[in-house]
Amino acid sequence: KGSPRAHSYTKYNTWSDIESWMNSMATANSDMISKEVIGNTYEGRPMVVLKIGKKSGSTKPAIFMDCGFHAREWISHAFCQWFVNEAVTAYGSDSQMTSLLDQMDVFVLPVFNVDGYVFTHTNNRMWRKTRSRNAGSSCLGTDPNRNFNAGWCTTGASTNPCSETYCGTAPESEIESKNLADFIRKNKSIIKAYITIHSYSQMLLFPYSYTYELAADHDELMAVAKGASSALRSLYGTVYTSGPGAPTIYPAAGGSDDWAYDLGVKYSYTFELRDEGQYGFLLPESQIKPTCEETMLAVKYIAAHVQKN
Ligand code: ING
Ligand code: ZN
Repeated sequence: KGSPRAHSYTKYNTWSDIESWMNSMATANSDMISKEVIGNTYEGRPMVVLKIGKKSGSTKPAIFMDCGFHAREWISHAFCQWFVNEAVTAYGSDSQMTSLLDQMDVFVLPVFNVDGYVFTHTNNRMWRKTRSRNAGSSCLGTDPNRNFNAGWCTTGASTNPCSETYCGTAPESEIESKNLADFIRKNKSIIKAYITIHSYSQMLLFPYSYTYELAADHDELMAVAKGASSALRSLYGTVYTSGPGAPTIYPAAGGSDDWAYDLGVKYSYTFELRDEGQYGFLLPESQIKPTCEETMLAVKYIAAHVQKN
């Protein structure tokens, strides 16, 4: 039970370490975790989803969570690893986690933008985008959080391949975006919540970011976000701002949370983890544990709401 002895949840692990860890976790917890490759990245690395939950004869409703959309947001990758370990460890002792994983499955994609993450370890710690070639430009990569079919490239995104917010040539022009969107479309009838983990800013965002119009479920999404933020704050006093993306952080089209919401996944949230800019993307490893502990409370709060609705 648990994780391979060598794996550290309080360090920023390399892709190679995360890959071995996913294999060991699935093998060591075969009653709770199954592994699925949802496709390969541009450079040919696997996009691995871990399905966590008590195995059941019937189809269970599910929550989908991804980490590592943006390569440099390393605390995001760390959180998905923390979550998976906490889920299997707390199952059977924590009543909420036990009930959640008895009734629902949680799909976790620990690293979405694998090529970008590898590049932040080997070449440029501040890389954000994917690593795909762009026709007619020497600049590489598309912003995957501008590449979904939700007001695509209409605001807060760029048509310049050299920009950090390049939206790509079309919605899902990036293979990583297409693989994720295909998986969610395929499992649309069971996926009740979509959670995507970014950093930094300490915000809990929900649709919309591509428009200032309020989502049809605005009041409920806001109430759940506020509840989750106050659960998070209860541990170490970390203050989060809750709200729709456009007025709360900035208008930005093509995000995965807006796309999932318009597809019909009502509980669609983007986390912006610690901090508020002191360290920014370079959050010290000493903050991994407190950040993950407090974020668990928020994710569990959302999960509990989804479970009873
Ligand atoms: N922030 C997000 C970004 O992609 C966001 C904010 C959320 C935009 C949801 C669109 C939709 O810019 C970071 N830090 O990446
Ligand atoms: Zn991000």
